[in-house]
Amino acid sequence: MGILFGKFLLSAIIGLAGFQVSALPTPGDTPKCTTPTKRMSWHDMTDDAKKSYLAAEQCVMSSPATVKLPGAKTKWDQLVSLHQIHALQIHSTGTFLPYHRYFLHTHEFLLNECGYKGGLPYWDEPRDAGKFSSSPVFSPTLGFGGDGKGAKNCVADGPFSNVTVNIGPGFTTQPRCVNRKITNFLSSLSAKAQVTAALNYSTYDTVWNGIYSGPHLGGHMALSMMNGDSITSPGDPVFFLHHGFVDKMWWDWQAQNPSKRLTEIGGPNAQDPAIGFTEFPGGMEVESQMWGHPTAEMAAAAPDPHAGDKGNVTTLGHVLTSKGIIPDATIADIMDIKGGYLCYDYV
Ligand SMILES: *[C@@H]1O[C@H](CO)[C@@H](O)[C@H](O)[C@H]1NC(C)=O
Ligand SMILES: *[C@@H]1O[C@H](CO)[C@@H](O)[C@H](O)[C@H]1NC(C)=O
Ligand SMILES: *[C@@H]1O[C@H](CO)[C@@H](O)[C@H](O)[C@H]1NC(C)=O
Ligand SMILES: [Cu+2]
Repeated sequence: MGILFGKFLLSAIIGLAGFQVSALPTPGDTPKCTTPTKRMSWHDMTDDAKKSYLAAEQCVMSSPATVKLPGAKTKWDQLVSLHQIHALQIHSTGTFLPYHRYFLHTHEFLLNECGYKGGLPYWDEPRDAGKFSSSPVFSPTLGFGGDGKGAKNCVADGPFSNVTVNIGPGFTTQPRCVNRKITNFLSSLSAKAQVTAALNYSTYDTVWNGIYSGPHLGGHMALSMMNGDSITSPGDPVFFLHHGFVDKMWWDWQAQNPSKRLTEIGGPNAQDPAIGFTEFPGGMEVESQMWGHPTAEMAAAAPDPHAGDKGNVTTLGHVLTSKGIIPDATIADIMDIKGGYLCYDYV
């Protein structure tokens, strides 16, 4: 009796399990995005939302690293290291926009682990163009602290005044403060007219550089110091607000013609050594005088920039990796911010 009953239960469970398995999505299906999270400009967030975001950032910065990346001691260092090992693949290239979109998603995962529930903020920079230093982004109480002070331009107020970042500058690994030197006249490169001009291209192959060389570089230059370090700029948490805006520019362009632009990709998938970063003259060898060369450990950790592509041009199959912080994805996965793999919208 007991045995029979047990057998019946067992077959019922197996039957049920079989049913459930066949009801699961088959590989290749993506989940539907029904309620996208809202990404708002810092200006428009409630005080409570700002506080909970800043607290989650502090938590990421004080949490020990979980993934082995060169020099990374904290989860924050992991993000900076990830950017460092990718630096020569994801700037001045067609992978610039997709990799940074995936990078924001990786950051969001770490914030969620630290209890943050809202959408990622971005910085609607045209509102502060020409006067970055008076932006609410730099509030000492409800923002990221203000301009740097002292010989090293360390941020001296706000929640990140005592943070130690262990990665950088450039391809070095030296503990340092978050530093900034805001130049208001350079922040006029983020004006609405500059954004319109940056998006005034009809192909992906041209618009990525419009965004990259336009308001993207402008924002980095206006903040300077850590944010001006092409290799380890994510050390300053304002990086993620700035890149939220960069991602929004790409999305605004995609949304103008979704039937074409949700699948349109291109551009080189790694820097040409003869050119290096397009914004600096001289090519990689000359540029290495600014930030050194990747160490052997960094070079070994750097992914194959051609992974998923059949040559040196970026394709939808291109593999995006966070080295295990979140699973790898492809560019096809992240093209649509409401496609299922991603599920957010800019408001
Ligand atoms: C940073 O350290 C100083 C000196 O120890 C302290 O007064 C200040 O409250 C600290 N700030 C933060 C945000 O922890
Ligand atoms: C956009 O590009 C077109 C063609 O290249 C040019 O004629 C037009 O003036 C540009 N508009 C803006 C706002 O930059
Ligand atoms: C890409 O590959 C082609 C063919 O091998 C080559 O002619 C071209 O110079 C390469 N471009 C870059 C940017 O490396
Ligand atoms: Cu970058």
